[in-house]
Order: sequence, then structure tokens, then C-alpha cells
Amino acid sequence: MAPVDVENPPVEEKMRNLQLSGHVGFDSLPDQLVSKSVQNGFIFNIMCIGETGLGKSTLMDSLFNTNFESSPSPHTLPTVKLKAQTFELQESNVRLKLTIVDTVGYGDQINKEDSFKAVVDYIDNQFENYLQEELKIKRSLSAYHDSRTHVCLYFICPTGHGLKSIDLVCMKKLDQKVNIIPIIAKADTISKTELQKFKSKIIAELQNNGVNIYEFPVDDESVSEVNTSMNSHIPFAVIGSTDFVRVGNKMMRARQYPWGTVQVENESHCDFVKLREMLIRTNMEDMREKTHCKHYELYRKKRLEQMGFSDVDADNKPVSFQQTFETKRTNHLQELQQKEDEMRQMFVVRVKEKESELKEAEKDLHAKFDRLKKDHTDEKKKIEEQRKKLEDDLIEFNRRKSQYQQMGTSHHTLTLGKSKKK
Ligand SMILES: Nc1nc2c(ncn2[C@@H]2O[C@H](COP(=O)(O)OP(=O)(O)O)[C@@H](O)[C@H]2O)c(=O)[nH]1
Ligand SMILES: [Mg+2]
Repeated sequence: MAPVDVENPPVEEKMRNLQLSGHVGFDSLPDQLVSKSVQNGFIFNIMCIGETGLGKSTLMDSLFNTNFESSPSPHTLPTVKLKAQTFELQESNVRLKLTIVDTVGYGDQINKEDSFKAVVDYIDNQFENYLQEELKIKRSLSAYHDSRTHVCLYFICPTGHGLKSIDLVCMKKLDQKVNIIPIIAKADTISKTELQKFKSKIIAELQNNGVNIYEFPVDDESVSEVNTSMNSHIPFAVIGSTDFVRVGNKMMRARQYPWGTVQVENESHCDFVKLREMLIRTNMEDMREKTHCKHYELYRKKRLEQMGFSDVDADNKPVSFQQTFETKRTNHLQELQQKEDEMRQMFVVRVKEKESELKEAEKDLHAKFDRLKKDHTDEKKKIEEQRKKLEDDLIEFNRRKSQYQQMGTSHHTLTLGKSKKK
């Protein structure tokens, strides 16, 4: 058989089925994948949304059968804060980097209108961080700590009445961003018949308000049966506990009351085991995949469109990233050029204005100078005249003086006589 040119396959040739004459070995591909994944370890990020004291921390301890050592949060916080804690867990040879995000202060404010805002911002920020890493020239996605939220456990208060408006608003805001699994918290506080009604009411309310919650996938044959049945149990009614009681010869997580004991892992007591199976054993990978392929994809699309990128141009013709970039670059350069021209024109206008201003000022100065000069000449002339007059006066005075002196010597007696008369 002629070798197939892998890089330039003939376009019109259809895929053909060939029988192998012997064992080649690519049936080990799944094993290679498993071994690689085990080596890298896994990342899973859970967000717990629910009012303070609904048992979020206790449930996390119960789910992962450990003690995450969280301190109870007060009811007095002015705003909702997101607190993320990351833990390295290991079960046999599989390592799991688990991040638990807690919504501290959720529902504790008098005005609960903006409670969801901090949560939405947190989820968007994690998407943004991933997008920025993806857009880097030198990416290191394999070493990158992916903090995108894979699942959001929404803790519903076991009132028996239905959802609160804060629940509906928050879930509606999040349903395009994250896989939401609603759960009824502290399910030991609600009776069995009430619970069933409560569950149906919650589902009806979610449907009526168009809230899309996460559904366990039913397209994979190996899990479709169990997932279909589990989908009908949502919202799971769960119980958490940090206390253990001896059942037979095993220590079991349970809550003890004066009238009896509820076991966390007893399926006739609550849905805890169902939640654990679905969340960790069966669908963790699906949630990771949906986060990447559905929710992140949507975020990425919106953000790139915001930045002005698109797969098609105004005429609906496909454009490449490169083309868009080139167009943007040309537009930008044109804009710059235009701005520069504008600035140059403005400069010229300004210079002209300044020039005429200066000319005006020069003219004024000249006029002032001429005026001053004229004043000065006038003044000088006046003074000159005065001086001349003074000189004339002086000459006249001197003349008169000498005249008087002469007269004084010739009419001496007369002068004396006159003075005697006085
Ligand atoms: N009745 C009942 N109480 C619970 C349950 N889970 C937790 N609690 C109790 O609720 C209180 C608050 O729990 P915590 O996990 O700190 O709530 P968080 O503020 O949501 O993290 C503690 O006293 C827990 O013992 C439950 O399933 N049922
Ligand atoms: Mg807590």
C-alpha cells in the first residue's frame, strides 16, 4: 500500500476501513492516557454557596472524610467574601488538588440584593486568569493551577416552604457560568413526607424561573442508568457531621439526638451517599469537562468579542485572528495618524494666534513708545521754554538790579528820606 501523506491528505478521499494483519499496539492509548493523568494529578474546585451556619464546612469534611479545620464564620460581616482554600489529597496513588471556596457572610446582610455579585465576580475572575494564561505567548497551561470553579453546591435552607428569592436570583445569575447542584442542607430537620413535597416544589420553582441546574450526563452508556435515576433525586437532601458513632464494628459519621441517631452514610436517612457518588465517583470528570467546554467557552467567546475579535466579518465572511488583528492595527495606526494631523493643525493655528497676539502687543508698544516720545518732546519743549523764560527773567532781574544799584548811589538822600517817612 502506498504511504499516505499525513500533512497533505487528498481532500476528496473518504476514510477507509483497513483490517490490521497483526497487533500494532495502539490499543494501549487509553492506558497511556490514564498513566499520564495519574502522574499529573487532578484538580477539582468546589464552591459552596449558602447562608452561614447551614453546614457547608461540615458537609465538606464529611464528603472528603477529613477535617479541613475551618473556623465558624460570624453573622456580622458587612459584605460577602469568597474564601478559597486548597488542599492536596491522596487516595491510593491518585493525587487530587482540591480547592474549596466558601461564601463567607452570604445572606447575612440586611440588604441581600448584591449577595451574588461577589460570587459572580469570583467565578469570572478565575475564567479571566485562565484566558490570560491561554493568550500568553509563552503559555504554561500544564503547570498552571486551574482555579475555575467546576461545581457549585448550592445549600438550600430546609424550611419546607420552597426557595428564597436570594436563592433564585443567585442561581439564575450563575447558571451559565458554573455547574450548579442544589442540595437541601440539614435534611435531618425535615420529615420524610415534607421532604418529598419540598423537593418537588424546589424543582418546579427552578423550572418556572428558567434556572438551568447541572444534570448528570446520560449519553455515556456505562453511567446513563445510574445518572438518570440520580437526576430524579435532585435536589439531594444531605446531612453532615463531624461526630462518629459505632455501628456494628465500624465508626460511622452520625448525629445523635435524644430520640435517635441519624447516620450520614445511611441511604435511608439521607442522600449524602448519592451526592458523594455523583460528585466524586461518577461525574467529576464530566463537570471538569463541562466547565472547560461549555462555561469557559462561553466566557471566552464573550470576552474575545468584547475585545473586538470575531470569526466572521460584517459580511458574514470568515476572518482569521490574524486578519482581525491586522485590521485593528491599521485602524489604530490610522487613528493615530489622524490624531497627529489634528494636533499639528491645532499647533499651527495656535502659533498663528500667538503670532498675531504678539504683533498686536508690539503695535501697542510702538504706539505707547511714540506717545511717550511725543510727551517727552513736549515736556522738553515746555521746560526749554521755561528755562528760556527764566533766563530772560534772570537777565531782566540782573539788569534791574544793576539799574537799582546805580540808582541807589545817585539818589541816596531820597532813599533815606523815604525811609524816614515810614
Ligand atoms: N441538624 C444539622 N446540623 C448540622 C448539619 N451540618 C452541620 N450542622 C451544624 O450546623 C452548625 C454550623 O455548621 P457549619 O458547617 O459551621 O456551617 P457553615 O457556616 O455553613 O460552614 C454546626 O453546629 C454543625 O454541627 C446537619 O446536617 N444537620
Ligand atoms: Mg463554614
